[in-house]
Amino acid sequence: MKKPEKMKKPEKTAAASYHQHLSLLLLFLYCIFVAAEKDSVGYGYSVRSVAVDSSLKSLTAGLGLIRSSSVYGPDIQSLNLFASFETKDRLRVRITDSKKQRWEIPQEIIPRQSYCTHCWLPENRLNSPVNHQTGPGNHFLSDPTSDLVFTLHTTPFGFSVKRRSSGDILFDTSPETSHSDTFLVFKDQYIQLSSALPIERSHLYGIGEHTKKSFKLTPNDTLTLWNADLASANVDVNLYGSHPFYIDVRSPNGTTHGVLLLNSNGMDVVYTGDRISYKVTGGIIDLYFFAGPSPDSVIQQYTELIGRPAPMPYWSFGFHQCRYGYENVSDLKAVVAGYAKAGIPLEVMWTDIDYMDGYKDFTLDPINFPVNSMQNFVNTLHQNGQRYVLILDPGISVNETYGTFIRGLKADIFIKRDGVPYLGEVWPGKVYYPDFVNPAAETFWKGEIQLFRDILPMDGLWLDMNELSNFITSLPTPHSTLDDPPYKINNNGVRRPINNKTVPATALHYRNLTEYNTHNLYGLLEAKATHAALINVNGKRPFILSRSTFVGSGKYTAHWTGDNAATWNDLAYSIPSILNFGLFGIPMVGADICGFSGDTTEELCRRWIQLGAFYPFARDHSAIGTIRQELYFWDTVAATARKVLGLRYRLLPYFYTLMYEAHMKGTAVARPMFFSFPQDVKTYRIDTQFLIGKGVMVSPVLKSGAVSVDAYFPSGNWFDLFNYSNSVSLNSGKQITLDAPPDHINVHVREGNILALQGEALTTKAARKTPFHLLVVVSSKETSTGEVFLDDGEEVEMGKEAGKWSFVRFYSQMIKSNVNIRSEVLNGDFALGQKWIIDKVTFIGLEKFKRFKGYKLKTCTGRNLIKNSPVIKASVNSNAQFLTVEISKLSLLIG
Ligand code: MIG
Repeated sequence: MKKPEKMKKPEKTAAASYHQHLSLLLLFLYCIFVAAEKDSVGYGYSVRSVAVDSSLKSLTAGLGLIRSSSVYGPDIQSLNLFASFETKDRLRVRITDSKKQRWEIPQEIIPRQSYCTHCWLPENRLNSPVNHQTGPGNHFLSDPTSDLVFTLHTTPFGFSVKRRSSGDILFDTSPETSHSDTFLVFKDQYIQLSSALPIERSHLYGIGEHTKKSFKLTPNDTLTLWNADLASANVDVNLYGSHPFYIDVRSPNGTTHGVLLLNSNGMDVVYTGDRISYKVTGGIIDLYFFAGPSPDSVIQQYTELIGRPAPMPYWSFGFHQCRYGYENVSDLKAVVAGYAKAGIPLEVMWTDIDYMDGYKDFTLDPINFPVNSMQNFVNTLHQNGQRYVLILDPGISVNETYGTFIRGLKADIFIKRDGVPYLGEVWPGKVYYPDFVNPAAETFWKGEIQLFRDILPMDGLWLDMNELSNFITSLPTPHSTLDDPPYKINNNGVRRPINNKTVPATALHYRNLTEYNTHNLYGLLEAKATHAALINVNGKRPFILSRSTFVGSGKYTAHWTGDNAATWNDLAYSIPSILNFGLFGIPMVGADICGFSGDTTEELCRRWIQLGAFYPFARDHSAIGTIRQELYFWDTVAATARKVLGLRYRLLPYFYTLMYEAHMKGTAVARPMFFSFPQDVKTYRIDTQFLIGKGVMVSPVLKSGAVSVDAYFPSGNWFDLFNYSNSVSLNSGKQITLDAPPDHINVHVREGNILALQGEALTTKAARKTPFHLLVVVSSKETSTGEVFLDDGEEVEMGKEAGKWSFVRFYSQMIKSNVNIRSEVLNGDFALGQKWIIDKVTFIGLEKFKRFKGYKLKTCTGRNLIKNSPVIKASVNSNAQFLTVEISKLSLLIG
């Protein structure tokens, strides 16, 4: 309200108008007051004290509740905020009860680097020699080395995060007085925090796991996070995993930051375009801001905190075949033989729950999958350089004659409710669930895996149903606010009770942790235990595929997108799903090729293997009762499979090197287009195409009947990897229509890249014995680069122990009419020991000169294995814009 003396009008008029205004205003306030009383979930907080400790790069503030509200339980009166620069690229903002320790994800479950252990007690901070500041106004926390600036607004409380270099406000929780949803609310079981976003310039990606029609988040969407066994064929509902992380790409220049809310409780994330609001059912506010500024660097910074992706064994990049409903060992053998006969690569054969005896983990069906035949089957696979992976479900059958059950009971490792193991129901009937929070459960699990591996030497494990999935919904404990919390998240898209078909929230884990708080962590914990077990019993790099995931799961496991359906929509939606897991630090991801539920068709399966051949994880999988969809089932699918998997296998060193990069830096294998072209705003909406690494672009057909594809090409020269003389050359990005006949998928490589390829083969083992071929995509604008990481492919550690790996980087430049290529080798000994050679170098993208006479080899130095004279062949395709020059019969040692 303005004071009357400040008005410029004469006294008398002013007084009159003041009274008039005042009564109107009172009426107005009264209306708001009534409305607010009815609807408001909170009135926010104000800042009571602030302390900035510049040497520790941190700020502590005490917040006091402005006024209580009645919805969702009592408000917490005083809060503590702690903001700190944990690294120059990472700002943490933590808000919690100042008096009482609340649930938060323990360090043992997700180890965080430079975690502040005492910061929940404001006293600790206030006792240290700090520069006290109180009173109204803003308080800043900035670190000269960081591009992020934190600002605290005092009355009402709010904070913002700004990018120093551009002044861009990245996150701003200052409440809008007219909008109760924008206030900070902090209750025992309801926390609300909301940030404004510049709607025109902010492009959000992430917050999973959901099947979405588009990769870029669309406004007016509620994204619920509560792990649930719901088929991924359902769009827009909470699925198997929870990842409260997003990246925000700001147009026009593509500057990107990331935001993580590290919280395991069920939540709704409401995105309206102009705001993002978190409505969380417990825990604390623990926000991390990652400065970027490139999309790629955000993921590097994110995985630096949550853990880098686990290295995957080389063989896991081969093609996998699975089905729910394989009938017996002969069925399995016939599938393996079918692939061999059709000449289609098959690396890994899988068995689903069919192999078990009564669906009990660690048992074999004595009739259809008897021990001896299964052993023979797996041994034969191994002799042929192939692998075997099997499924495990967490539920342990309650059965007094079942060894695993007896040992589990004895070790006392099951989740409990009301003092006894909680009784759920899954495939085997009644089950108890191991409590992976309990270290003893890890020991138990390891023991069971060990015992079973002694019988059947599996190469990897597939973890299903770990949301946790339960076929029954137990009755809630009467009056329990855990089983029936005041705020209902949008579970299953219809605000279904959180206990629906899972372990009830009142169930207890080790140290009395509640299922309510730890529910979303189950898949992570199971993967962690399984990872440790496999290293222990196998001594090799583990391969684990988990359906349920959480922040940090990438450290242990690969992921598939669950139960999609054999439809064209599901084919298309697989791209956003896969790209999301790249953001979440789980780069080894794929969708069930040809579709899981429902009958696929020849055409759909053909298009699906064309796309699936370029998923980081490539597995054909189908549901019981559907028609068979092994790739040899139809001739046209088989033919296209040979072609596209042929290219995948040639690209294996590229995929594997991307895995190495992912493990070292966190970067994704399959990436959105804007990762390489953040300044091209047209790439922000693209989710029908994607990149592998920085320079290979996949543009699949996603529609029935289509024989062409509309694809967006960012500027530059692009070359078809199946036929180098098909090229697209652009000064600026453009939508192009490409031919896509039934047997073809468009895969292009951009200028500036060097790909180290190997030969096609039916197994990765055989492919690794073929010589290398360097494909150099020459550029007149930039140095072309490429790299290759080489190790034995299944060493537990990747790239750690000297002598066990080599890394080679290639550079190529075009200077006038000369083209050169050179390599830099790190730890060459390993590759030299393997005698890997480069037998061919192909330069593509050379400009055609008017009086072109050919190229000649000027010098070639390096260690030649055999003295051959290299053969140079220049081919000029008359209708092509570029030349291709091939040097063959080389035998240069790559090391
Ligand atoms: O209740 O094991 O997502 O891949 O084939 C279904 C049978 C259990 C769900 C998995 C699917 C698997 C199926 N499983």
